[in-house]
Amino acid sequence: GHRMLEQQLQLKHTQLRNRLVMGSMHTGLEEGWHNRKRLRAFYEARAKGGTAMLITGGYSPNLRGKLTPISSSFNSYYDVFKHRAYTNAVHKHGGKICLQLLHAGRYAYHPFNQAPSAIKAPISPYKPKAMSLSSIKKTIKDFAHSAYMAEKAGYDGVEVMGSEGYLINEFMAPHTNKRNDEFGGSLENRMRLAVEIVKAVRAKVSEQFLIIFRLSVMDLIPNGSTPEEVTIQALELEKAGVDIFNTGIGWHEARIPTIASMVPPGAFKEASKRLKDVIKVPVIAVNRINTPEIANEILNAGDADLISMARPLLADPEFFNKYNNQLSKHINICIGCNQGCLDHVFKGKRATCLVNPQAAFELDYPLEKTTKAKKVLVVGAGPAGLSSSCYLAEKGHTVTLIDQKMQMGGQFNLAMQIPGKEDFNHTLAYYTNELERLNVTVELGKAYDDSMLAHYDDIVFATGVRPREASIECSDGKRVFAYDEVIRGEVELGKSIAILGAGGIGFDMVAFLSEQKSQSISDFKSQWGIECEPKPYKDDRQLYMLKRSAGRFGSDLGKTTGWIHRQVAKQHSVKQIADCQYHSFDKNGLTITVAGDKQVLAVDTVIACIGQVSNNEVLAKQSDNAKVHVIGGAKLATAIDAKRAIYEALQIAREI
Ligand code: FMN
Repeated sequence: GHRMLEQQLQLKHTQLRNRLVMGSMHTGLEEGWHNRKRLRAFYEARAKGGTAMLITGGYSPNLRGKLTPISSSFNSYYDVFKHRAYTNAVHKHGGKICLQLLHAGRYAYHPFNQAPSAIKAPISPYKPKAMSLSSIKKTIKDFAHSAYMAEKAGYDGVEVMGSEGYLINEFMAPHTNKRNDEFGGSLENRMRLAVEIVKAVRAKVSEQFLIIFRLSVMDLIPNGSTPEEVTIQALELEKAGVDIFNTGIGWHEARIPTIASMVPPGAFKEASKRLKDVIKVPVIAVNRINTPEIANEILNAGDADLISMARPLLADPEFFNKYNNQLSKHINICIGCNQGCLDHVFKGKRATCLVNPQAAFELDYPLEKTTKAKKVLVVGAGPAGLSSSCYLAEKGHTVTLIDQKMQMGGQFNLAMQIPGKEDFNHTLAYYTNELERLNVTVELGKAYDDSMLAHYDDIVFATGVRPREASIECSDGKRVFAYDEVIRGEVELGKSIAILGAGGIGFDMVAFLSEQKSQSISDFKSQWGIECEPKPYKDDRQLYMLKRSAGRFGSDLGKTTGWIHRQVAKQHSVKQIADCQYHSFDKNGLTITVAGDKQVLAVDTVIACIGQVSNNEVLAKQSDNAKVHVIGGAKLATAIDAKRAIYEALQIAREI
């Protein structure tokens, strides 16, 4: 198809240099004076990387709309002064920047929250107060005032957050709006708040100041707006003065994945198309658009005029420039894992990125060119070894990477076989291309031996992990399989399978054994019942998940994705047994003790997903050698994941 991402877009008096918009992301750097230089550096890197327009994280127009008591608002001259640093930095690099105004409504995590009606959200412990008419009028004024101040701060526009189940969206949907005054009941009344806000903003800002409205096209909750209603909302809002529509998908309380890695790339392009079909102003497409190919496909099909990428610009701030310089194969692609970004934000930690630990840490973890080039050997070409080789070479060192296997990738090769984790393919391809660009010498099929020590200034051991073996007595020719041999397809599986361990790998095994790889958009929608009835499953295998600890399954999975893994297990009728001891495995099944009661579970296959051990045998002798460094799973197998592996790779490269 055509390359459209680089085309300019003229918007009234504002020209966007291309079609790439950075979607709104609250990073955790917004609060407090002390982080302002970090946030400036974060925005500056994305503007410098060619992005046409950035949208900030959500700022509340007033006190009650703050997401948490310590969250940021935007309405004072102090804010104007602080934010000029951001707008100047972006403008210096030819980019545009808009401030997002977000009133959290009933999702606000404090006791002073407000909503159209006093109905508690399932995801906040605080029951909101129903807004009085005067409070609604005041809120409309507050939005307008914030927009007015945003223009003073040098912003090119504001984005009014009207989706994801926040205040404005709560007014739109009958689910949360039970009012019987002029702000509730009929569609016209329910959308009055949104329309009044846009009109009030328009009246307070100059003509060239942009108003983006993020409209919820699919609420994905019962009693949300219907597609017909959304159409009317869009038309009315356009009349009220909206310059650009951004697409919103799903309320936060919806139990349907909308951005996680199992969402097929481009899954919601149809939602943007729906807007585009009825309005004249430009439309932004969102969610899981992570490659230039998908972006161009959406633009070419006329499904949207602009592409929003949020997490993909955490993964690679230079996304646009690389694409534009025909270097797309060197883009570090977002895998949709949420492990570094949203999971952090939910824990009150700064957002960053699994594949790019420098994201939002630009000033904390710079990688400066070395003045003393060294010869460095990296042992092991898994996530830690690949990334450390690239960082070391980027720094100016001469790097050799060896692996005893004939194939690079280590655990990446397992991860990408899990349905919903196919995007790890991109990560491995990225590192492979980077190694070549950075002239790293790669020697596969080569094991480490101590004679190599003398030839290098520094050695980084990134030898990774192997599965922990289960100590279960086996007879009748039975054997407990390790998860890696199952994923590699090396063993034959039966019809009734016990999975030992309920950590991330245990749940990945459930997906591996029951889900489809590279699911199509329509299969994804029918699995989750997106605007249709969910498809029931008929599995021909019965899966059991067993764990030794008591309590809920999957409680230590990531906050933003754990519920999806638990839901998938439910969809496939996986039976879960906690507080369980494993004893022996024979032709009758697996003998276990559950809460003191000994029994035989009639399974024909047992797979151990019970953690990992470090591959550190070669290291024992070198533990006090100053030129030897150990990172990743080889250093500590407990809870190793790609996030820690790549983070440690960056830190070791900064040190050497
Ligand atoms: N969307 C908003 O409208 N306002 C926000 O403040 C906001 N904060 C976010 C913070 C993080 C760390 C992330 C990852 C997303 C946030 N989002 C927010 C949602 C993004 O704008 C976007 O819709 C979502 O990440 C999916 O798009 P992507 O696949 O391009 O990342």
